[in-house]
Amino acid sequence: MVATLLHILVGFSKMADDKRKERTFIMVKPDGVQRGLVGEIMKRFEARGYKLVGCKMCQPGAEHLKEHYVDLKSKPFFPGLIEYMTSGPVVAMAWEGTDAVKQGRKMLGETKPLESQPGTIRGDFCIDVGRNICHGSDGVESAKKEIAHWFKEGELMSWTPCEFNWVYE
Ligand code: D4T
Repeated sequence: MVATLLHILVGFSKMADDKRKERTFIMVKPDGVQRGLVGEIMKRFEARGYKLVGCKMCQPGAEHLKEHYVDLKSKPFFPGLIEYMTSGPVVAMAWEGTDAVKQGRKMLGETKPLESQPGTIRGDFCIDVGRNICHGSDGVESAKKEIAHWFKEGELMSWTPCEFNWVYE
């Protein structure tokens, strides 16, 4: 009986632990970098309690961006999107924590900044959809794919922030 209870408790604790390891891919786009908003965007994820596990500034070529946005390749705005995304450096990040993907999207706001609530990143800092300063994965599976597309294995860190037990109960 005690052993069964212990087994169940260990199971719950592992589930909570796994949830806390959800990762999302967040990118500050070229306009966000040019406008000096990298720190502001990172600050919001840090302050929320999410853990930075990967971060690099880079300027990949069109092929890399075409692969990233492959689902949109038939859209009329695709060529303009690739031109904009390759126009300058971006900051690619992987953030980890409970519900990171969904909460990350909420923190970014709507794709169209004019539909974004004030208090979200896009609602506070941008206007046009083609200059919406940041990207966030739209699902757990796409987050895995995007993180693998942007980071090599050794570029992702596994670490425990000292605040961990003050963020999670
Ligand atoms: P990203 O991927 O940049 O976070 O955007 P979303 O996930 O929020 O939205 P999306 O994939 O539909 O759009 C990708 C990218 O294309 C630009 N875009 C989008 C555009 O220039 N014109 C448009 O009409 C749309 C819908 C902006 C984001």
